[in-house]
Amino acid sequence: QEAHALQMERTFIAIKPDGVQRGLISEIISRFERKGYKLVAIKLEVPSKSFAGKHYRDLKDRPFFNGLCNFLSSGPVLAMVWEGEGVITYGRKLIGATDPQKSEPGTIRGDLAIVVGRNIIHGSDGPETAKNEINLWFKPEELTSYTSNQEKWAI
Ligand code: FUP
Repeated sequence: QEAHALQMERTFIAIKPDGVQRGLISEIISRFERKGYKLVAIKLEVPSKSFAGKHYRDLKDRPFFNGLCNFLSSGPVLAMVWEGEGVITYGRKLIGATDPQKSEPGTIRGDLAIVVGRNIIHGSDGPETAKNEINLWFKPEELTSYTSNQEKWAI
């Protein structure tokens, strides 16, 4: 069975306003791209505070929720959908632990961030969240479909 015939796993990845402002877009995208994952949707936009609240609704009872929503809506966010085998779990591995003080070197947060409140990137934490976040940020027609070179080498 050919890989592109399967409905491949997808995850929602966002570069937060600090990552965009610091000029880390290409650095971050290249890590996903070189790994072999496929970019299927991308847009740069400033989310409203209420939209940020929807994105982080599972954290609404946490003390940092308000500050987190202010931060996410403070500037452009690069919203993306990446596709490929194991992309939800492995994407989280590429990103590293939530607190950059605990992220391993070699991970995005480990290499490029210092504090938890400014950890430059978001990635869905499971299949259900991935589906919800993709639906929240993107309309179905914004998701593209094409065959990547990587898929030629799938087994
Ligand atoms: P993650 O899935 O790694 O982004 O982590 P969480 O969903 O637990 O947290 C979402 C965001 O809340 C983090 F990216 C940063 C922020 N946060 C804080 O500001 N303080 C905390 O103690 C924990 C999370």
